[in-house]
Amino acid sequence: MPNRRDGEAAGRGGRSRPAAETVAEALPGTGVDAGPTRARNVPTGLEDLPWELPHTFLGLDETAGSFERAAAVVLPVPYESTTSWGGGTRGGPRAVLEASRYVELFDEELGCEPGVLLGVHTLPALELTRAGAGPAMDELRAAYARLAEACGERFLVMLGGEHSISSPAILAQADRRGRRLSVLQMDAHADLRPEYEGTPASHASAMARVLDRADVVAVGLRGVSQEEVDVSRAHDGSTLVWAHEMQDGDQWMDLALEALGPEVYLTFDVDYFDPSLVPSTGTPEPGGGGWYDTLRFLRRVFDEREVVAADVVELAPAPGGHAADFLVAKLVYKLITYRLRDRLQPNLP
Ligand SMILES: [Mn+2]
Repeated sequence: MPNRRDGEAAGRGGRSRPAAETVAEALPGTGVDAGPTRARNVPTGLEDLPWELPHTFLGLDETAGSFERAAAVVLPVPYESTTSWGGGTRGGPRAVLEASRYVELFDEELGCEPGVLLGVHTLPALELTRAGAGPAMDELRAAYARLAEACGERFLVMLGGEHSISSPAILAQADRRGRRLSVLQMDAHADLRPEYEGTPASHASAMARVLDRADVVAVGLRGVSQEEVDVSRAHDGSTLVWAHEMQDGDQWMDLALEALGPEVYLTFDVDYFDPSLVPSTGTPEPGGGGWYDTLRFLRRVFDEREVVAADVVELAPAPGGHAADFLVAKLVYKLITYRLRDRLQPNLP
């Protein structure tokens, strides 16, 4: 495991390195305001003590991760109430943040450290009401709308938590834009049940609740009910891309992209991945996506469409499952870099 302090000692810039120097050096003339140079929120004169990395996304400090300069914002929503089988998604956001502190800042596709250059701000977790799934979803929709407004042009990535949190976010984004959005849903499941176990606010109904306001392109499907197929057939705006169709060539990528409109909300249920990669999820299904084919597809989506916001949900961290936590942390970093890579152009070779 890399030790950041070794990097710092060698003068190569660990992640506690003040962002001001880095940004000024790497992005001259881009108008990026790196903010104050104080590295850590500790008593003056004690900044050089061997403090641990902050428990934020990528372990970025108050400078590199300040809201003012950040191009991306991470919102933890550790909500869980309707999980159908294995639970534990409540611990997802924390596990992703912890694992992200060990993700290398250097991105080999971009040849730089986008996290430091762009700035990623980590919000405190939202703690939703326990008065029931309906009230919690209403509360999230209202909170998300205000957050999205406050974020402005910043790329907002929500970390779950169970999949039900996606629909309030999608509806808030549709409200905000005043027009029909496309949703790209990476998932083993369609989540198109009109209701599940007595509640329309269930994770199993997450996409059914947005079909009136958004077209939904679901990719990676392999655990779907007859009822959901019927719902999909009844809606022009529903596209299903089955996992077995993704095994031969990349034609599925063209199909999915063609079905997506210009503005896309990305919701990524980590059970999309094959359970050999991410076993730590509530409802694992064999035969899911791999790492590089998924990144290749996502990169095209971000290049060819405007991704307005994203969420990554349904990680249920398990003992010994830190490889899955790490994969999800790295996925979140990739989403941020793909979304904002244009802003790094002056820095690219
Ligand atoms: Mn799922």
